[in-house]
Amino acid sequence: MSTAGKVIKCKAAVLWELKKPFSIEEVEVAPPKAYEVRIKIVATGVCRSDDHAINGSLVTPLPAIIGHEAAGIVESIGEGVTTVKPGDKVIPLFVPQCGKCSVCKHPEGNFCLKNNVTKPRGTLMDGTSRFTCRGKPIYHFIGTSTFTQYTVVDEISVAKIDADSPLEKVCLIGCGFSTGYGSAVKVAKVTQGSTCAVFGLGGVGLSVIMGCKAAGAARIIAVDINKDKFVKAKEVGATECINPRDYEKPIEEVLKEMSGGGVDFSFEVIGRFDTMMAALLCCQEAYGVSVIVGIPPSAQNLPMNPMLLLTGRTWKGAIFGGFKSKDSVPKLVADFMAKKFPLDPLITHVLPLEKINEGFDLLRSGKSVRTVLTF
Ligand code: PAD
Ligand code: ZN
Ligand code: ZN
Repeated sequence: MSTAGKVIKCKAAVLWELKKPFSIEEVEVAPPKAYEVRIKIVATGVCRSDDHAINGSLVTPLPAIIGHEAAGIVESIGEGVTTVKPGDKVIPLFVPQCGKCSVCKHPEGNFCLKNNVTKPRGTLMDGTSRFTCRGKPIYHFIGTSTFTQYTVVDEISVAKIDADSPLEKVCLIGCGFSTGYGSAVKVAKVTQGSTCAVFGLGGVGLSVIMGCKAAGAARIIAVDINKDKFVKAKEVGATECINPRDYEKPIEEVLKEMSGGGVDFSFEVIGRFDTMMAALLCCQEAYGVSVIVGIPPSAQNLPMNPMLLLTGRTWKGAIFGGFKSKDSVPKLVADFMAKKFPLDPLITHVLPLEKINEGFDLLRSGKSVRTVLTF
């Protein structure tokens, strides 16, 4: 029996309060309104940005259904939807692509003005929620909300992908992989034969390494305080791995010495001010490019000496690897299907949605790269 047009009752992990575990609840998911899409989620990754929402460093209204790195199948569509239809395999997009704003029209910009990331409203574009639990409205999260069997997103926040794609893998293209890979190939524009330094070897950092490798970097120096991350880093392309705790001097000095004066490209993929500075300082002062990928603590400033840039360095950052989401996600999935890059090395754990709290414990203890939750 078709569920289209009806409220769906299903299981979801609800975050009622900051810094508390999720509780698995029965929620009601209203049908999609005009220009909205209801999706049956098949797999969703556990990303550090979700943890930032749990601990409050990414401020979003609660109670909410969070999660943003997923893949699923369209269950039904609202009036006026033309880019996806029921049965299509899709990836929700936490950075939308409206196609109409000045950013979408710019050849390089990807942070669509319709985004809900910097100041999450906790609703769909019409300002309301489609989720209810125990009679209370539940907020959405950055236009995606994927820790649920069914979600509703705006049409500008969903991309149709290859019908043959394995959803339990390509879900990572919804965030971690694309963010890291794009930061190297699209944002930094890593060059052939260059030397790169990557700070932080989680799912996103490892994807940066894959991007540096694909761009032809000669040396990729991986930096992490957890040496257990080094095996994976080497597997995906790091040429050297270093632990800042093994050195007396600051890590930027170590990297400058290793690279004969500074690396060509550096990436901060942790979300800390000290490592953002170290990444900036370790890149060559006249031509080095440093990219911020990690999400910094909210509402705080990082003091810096402008001389560091006056000498010629470039300091930049991007959300979602600089990719225009609706255009790029189907292409990235096609590239994965054509075996241009692997996703398996990033997936260390697969758990049912009910074990979501365990998935976050694995992330916090540094034991996982990516946990994929299944339904
Ligand atoms: P993760 O927690 O899996 O990986 C972070 C890694 O950093 C871990 O391996 C840590 O051991 C390591 N680390 C922690 N502190 C230090 C330190 N002082 N020095 C060196 N290494 C350290 O996270 P992730 O890979 O899921 O995400 C990384 C960051 O990227 C995080 O801040 C996340 O919020 C952000 C992110 N940004 C975007 C974007 O669009 N810009 C998208 C997705 C994730
Ligand atoms: Zn736009
Ligand atoms: Zn993410």
